[in-house]
Amino acid sequence: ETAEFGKLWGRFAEGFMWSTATASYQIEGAWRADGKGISIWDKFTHTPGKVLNNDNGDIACDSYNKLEVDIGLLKQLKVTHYRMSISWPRVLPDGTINNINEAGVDYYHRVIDALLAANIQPQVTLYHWDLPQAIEDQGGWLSDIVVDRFRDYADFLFSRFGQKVKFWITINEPYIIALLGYGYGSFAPGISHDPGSLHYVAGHNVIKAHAEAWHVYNDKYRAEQKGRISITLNSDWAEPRNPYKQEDIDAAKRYMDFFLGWFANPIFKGDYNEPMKRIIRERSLAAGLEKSRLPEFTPAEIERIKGTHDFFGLNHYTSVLAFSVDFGDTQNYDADRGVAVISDRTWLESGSNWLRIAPLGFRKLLKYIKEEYGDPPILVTENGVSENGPVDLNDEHRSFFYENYINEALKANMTDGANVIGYTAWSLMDNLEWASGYGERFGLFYVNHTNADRPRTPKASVPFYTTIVRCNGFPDPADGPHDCTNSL
Ligand code: GBH
Repeated sequence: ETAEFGKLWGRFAEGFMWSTATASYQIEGAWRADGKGISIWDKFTHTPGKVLNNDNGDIACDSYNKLEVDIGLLKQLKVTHYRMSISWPRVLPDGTINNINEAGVDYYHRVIDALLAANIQPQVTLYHWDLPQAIEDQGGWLSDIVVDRFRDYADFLFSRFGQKVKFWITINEPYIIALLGYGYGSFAPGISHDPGSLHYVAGHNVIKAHAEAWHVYNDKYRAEQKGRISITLNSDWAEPRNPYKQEDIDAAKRYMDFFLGWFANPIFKGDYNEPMKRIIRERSLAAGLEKSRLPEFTPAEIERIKGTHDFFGLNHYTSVLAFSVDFGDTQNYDADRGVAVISDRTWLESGSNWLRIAPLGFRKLLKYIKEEYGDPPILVTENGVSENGPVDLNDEHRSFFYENYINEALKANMTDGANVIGYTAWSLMDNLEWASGYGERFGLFYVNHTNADRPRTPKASVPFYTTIVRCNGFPDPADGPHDCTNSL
């Protein structure tokens, strides 16, 4: 099997979805334009010290005012799909349907219409982290009020855009929302707490909100609109630091259970996984708490949440080497998981310290999802790499990354039988990399954020990715002449 290492020649199935992604707060700017409400990220970035260099999304890539330019970039890439998100406070400034901002609704109609006119299908995320501040003021993801508000918001979007949008993603990365927003506090709304239980509460409400949105679509819109809807989960792939040591093998499994499994289990299998339930309960009680810090779903809730997916949305970037660590009786997520990680020194670095290039982990993760979660159709909703420091448009590391990661996805598909239905490059253009500001650049297109016009310039990876898209993978050069040969 030559493809085990080196390159597998072959194409994805016909109809494979080739996409690239952005998120509203990271690109739109226009933070106060035309009646938009404030989001938790507006507040967070305006709080000194929260974001590197105190960067913010006030203008970002100014995509709110650059619709035609951005559509041109997508055409240049020849993608069949575009993954974008809608800013909840831009359409519902106070988070409720009592107050609709029609100017914001019009903006998204213009974006979606322009995509369709270019024969690019929108894949729309309802929530990519920019919660209306008005909802945060009522407890945000810590209060179950948000579940009703999110259901209403979703219902509103399906009613207004569902004739045009056939791919919906309810929520982007519940893991990050819960853990960074309400556990570590490094992302908006910046809440941390001791003993650490709030990230589990936030995650609990995110799961419920997702399920309600899925049911609204399923009950009220699916028959007529005929789209697909699911959630996007992010996960690293974990290998044991020492593959011959049982303790490390167990640590790698625990890493997966506490990362992907935290959210995939309730949605794809029903309820939290047993290791999380047992470990968090035992550690909570041992510390003298009255009950587990992990909330429980009622049997009715378990049934309502289970099966709320039409595909498995996956964001993946990197792999880690896991080993077991005893954190004593500290009551937080890391101590519950009892795992620390390092990276392999042979994995190339990127512009983000958390991201090392490890393509094989992508294949293993896709195979793991197939085996663990019932062989779902897998839509890769993000995958990509960054650089930082001086601008260099000759981004060979990105072409290297895409060639190798996409080829591992092809192996997962052709060799392992994982049902990969689409691939999405993060990101269309350099944008606000959340708490890391504009310093970490994930774009296929470079954006000069010091120029008032925010000009976009293609990096060398643009024609490279376009060739893969146009050729639907990597057709074998031996199968006759074609112009699918990419060189680094
Ligand atoms: C995705 O998150 C997001 O969906 C997307 O918006 C984002 O731009 C992209 O990835 C690239 O990061 O700075 O050490 O505290 C992926 C998960 C969450 C991983 C934040 C890095 C910061 C780690 N990312 N995390 S650190």
